[in-house]
Amino acid sequence: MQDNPIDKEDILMELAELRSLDHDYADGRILGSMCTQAHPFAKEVYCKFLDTNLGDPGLFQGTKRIEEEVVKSIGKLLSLDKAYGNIVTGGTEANLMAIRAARNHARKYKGITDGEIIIPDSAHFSFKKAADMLNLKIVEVKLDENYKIDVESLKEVISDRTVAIVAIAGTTELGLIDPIEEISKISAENNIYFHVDAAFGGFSIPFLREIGYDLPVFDFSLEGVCSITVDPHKMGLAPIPAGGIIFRKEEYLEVMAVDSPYLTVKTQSTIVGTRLGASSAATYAIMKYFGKKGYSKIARNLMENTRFFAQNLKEIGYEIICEPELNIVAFNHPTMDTKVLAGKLEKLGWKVSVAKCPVAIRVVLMNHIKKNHLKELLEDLKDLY
Ligand code: 0PR
Repeated sequence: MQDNPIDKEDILMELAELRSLDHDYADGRILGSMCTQAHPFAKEVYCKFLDTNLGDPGLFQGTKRIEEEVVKSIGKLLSLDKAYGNIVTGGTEANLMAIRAARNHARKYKGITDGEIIIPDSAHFSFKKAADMLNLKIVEVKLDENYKIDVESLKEVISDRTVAIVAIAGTTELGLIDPIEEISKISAENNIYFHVDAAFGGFSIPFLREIGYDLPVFDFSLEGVCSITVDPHKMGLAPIPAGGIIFRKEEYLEVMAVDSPYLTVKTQSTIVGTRLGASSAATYAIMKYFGKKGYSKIARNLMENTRFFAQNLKEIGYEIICEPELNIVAFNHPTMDTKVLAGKLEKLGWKVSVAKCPVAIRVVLMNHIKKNHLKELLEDLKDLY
């Protein structure tokens, strides 16, 4: 740090210069992001809550109530009348809380001290972080030919050390929904904690179902589901950071509680201590602002873009990995190596993301990718064919 103060104007100029090095969602060239421009109204509300701290909720009782309301309404969206949980920094923290709850629950009620979690090959890497931090072993369950959890293989890997089973509603790479109803039954039968990672799909599947899309049930209406991750900062159009963790029962928060003697509340279950209330407030505002109808319209629009893109890709000779269930399309050229194709697209200014399982170019059709951008991309792909 320099000795003397610097003028605001100069600081702002310097920051603007650095900011200009960032890619801009508005260009429609960012193809692999699950985040997008947050809605201006959500940003406006966010700024009004920059001094709030939900780490000491007795001091911010109004903001705490906002967080509770958001958790309640996300819970309702997921068929849960009385929801428990928090608005956290993102899917990673939400998944970490779920796995911590499962581990502590199994330790307390089953005496498991060397636990394992069963996750699919398609799981987000946040579960690897969670397992590492919580000292759990990862057991990977195979996917079937449709890239979803193979239920028979799942049954085989369950053991008396299993503390949680994880399934995904909207996989990171392909946007697919695992057979959650079947897995819920298996979890309930075996009395094992079942976590659904709907970080991506949670803010679209319920709305798409409501307007008639044929998508499977993935929520708390299934008795085995113990917790769900749903991220407002992905399909919810809330500003980063906003993840959501919703628990079916309060006891899952209780098994994680540690004493916080000098605070206004005497225990704390979240991982983060001092934590901003702005994410809850912005999520509250944007959910009210859109309502179910608003979110349905967005989800439908994105699905229409997805269909348009997938259809056109096929017409110009590219191979799609699977029919999209949500707004992600993964594809390959029939002969060109995927990395080579990705490199060529990068040279043309596209910010490409390559899936690993299976290897493919993946496009997440978020709100910032408009029809005209897709047409430009298809033109470039046609030229490269
Ligand atoms: N669960 C699922 C299913 C996810 O897809 C992700 C993130 C997470 C959990 C973790 O969420 P947080 O990143 O909020 O902690 N999925 C994307 C990924 O990491 C997120 C992303 C966002 C990637 C923007 C790129 C990007 O530009 O792949």
